Amino acid sequence: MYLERYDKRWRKKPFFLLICLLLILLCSLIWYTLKHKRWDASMAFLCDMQVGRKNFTNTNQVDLLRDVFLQRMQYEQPQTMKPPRMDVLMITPWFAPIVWNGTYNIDILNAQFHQRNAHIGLTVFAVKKYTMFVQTFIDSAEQFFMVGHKVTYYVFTDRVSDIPALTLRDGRKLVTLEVPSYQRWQDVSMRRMEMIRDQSRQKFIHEVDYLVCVDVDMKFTDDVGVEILSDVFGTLHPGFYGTARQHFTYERRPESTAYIPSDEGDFYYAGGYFGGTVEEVYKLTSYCHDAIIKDKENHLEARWQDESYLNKYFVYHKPTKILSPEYLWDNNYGVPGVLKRRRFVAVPKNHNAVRN
Ligand code: 4GW
Ligand code: MN
Repeated sequence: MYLERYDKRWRKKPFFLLICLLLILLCSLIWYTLKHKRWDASMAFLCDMQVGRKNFTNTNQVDLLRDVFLQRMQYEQPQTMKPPRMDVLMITPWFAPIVWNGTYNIDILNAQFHQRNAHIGLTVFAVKKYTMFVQTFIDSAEQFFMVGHKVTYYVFTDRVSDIPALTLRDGRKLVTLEVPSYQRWQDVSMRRMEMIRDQSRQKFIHEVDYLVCVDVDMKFTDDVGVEILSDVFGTLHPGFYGTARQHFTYERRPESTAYIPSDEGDFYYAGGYFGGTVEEVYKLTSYCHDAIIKDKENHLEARWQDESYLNKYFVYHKPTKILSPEYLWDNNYGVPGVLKRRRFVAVPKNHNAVRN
């Protein structure tokens, strides 16, 4: 009797194993699709390589394309004969948009970036006394920065224990990265390029799609959303958006790697606000750091440190989007009429207190 029952159970075992195998297969399939959902571009790239190797499998790269589409939406029709802003430049001669209030529809952009499940990294440096700016910076970012999207704050600091524990909204987290503190403030500022380059390679590329790299002595005072995102973007410096190129404070010594002749350059970009895809930010920071080191070897340092090297990069690698000074303002410049919103403003600092 016992033996018979034992026998029956044995006969069911292959069937049970098969179910298990199928379940495992299903789980890996789901995991794979979720994990690779946002990497459309790299999928196409992988495919490219297959095609390059004569495509032994039967897949064609067009078979891997994913349909990203919008739902029905109701909004005001764009007017071909009526530009939304007449008072500012909305597009560069290389067809990069310049982002001003009133020129974009955030609902369309949000729908597109949600479809792509975009994850945004916000990098900030708080070295030495600048840790005092972190709380206000993060609190204001929670209120205004990329609300509704996935965000990781990367705080680079030499004083890890000074970074306050903060409660963040859903889908958002804060990562502290310990870094050395340089004695000269010029090096604190310039070495940001090297550290962003290194972390882009080691960490950011695995964790986020876009990076936004900004100064910490700032606070968000109005919305900053996915309208700023593009392959590589820079921001118009609040002090120079109306200035003629020969008066830009570019590095003017031909010996420096940051040298820009007086008859070149489109805009004066701020050192405290740039970004793009991790890949593009890697290329930008890598270029700037190499240029900084080359100058250092020749006992040179550009006039406005990292900002000068960034401006040199953008002369010959045109940004694909440019942010208006709405995105980086200092109230010391007053509030001109073109500025409909002030989204990210400098926190007044007592120079003696924070810099000594
Ligand atoms: C002069 O003594 C200093 S200290 C100039 C910059 C300093 C500094 C800058 C610092 O001690 N610690 C630090 O973390 N930083 C980072 O570099 C911080 O993220 C800051 O926002 C960024 C650029 O420096 P900054 O904001 O003082 O530059 P400005 O005045 O041009 O916005
Ligand atoms: Mn600053």
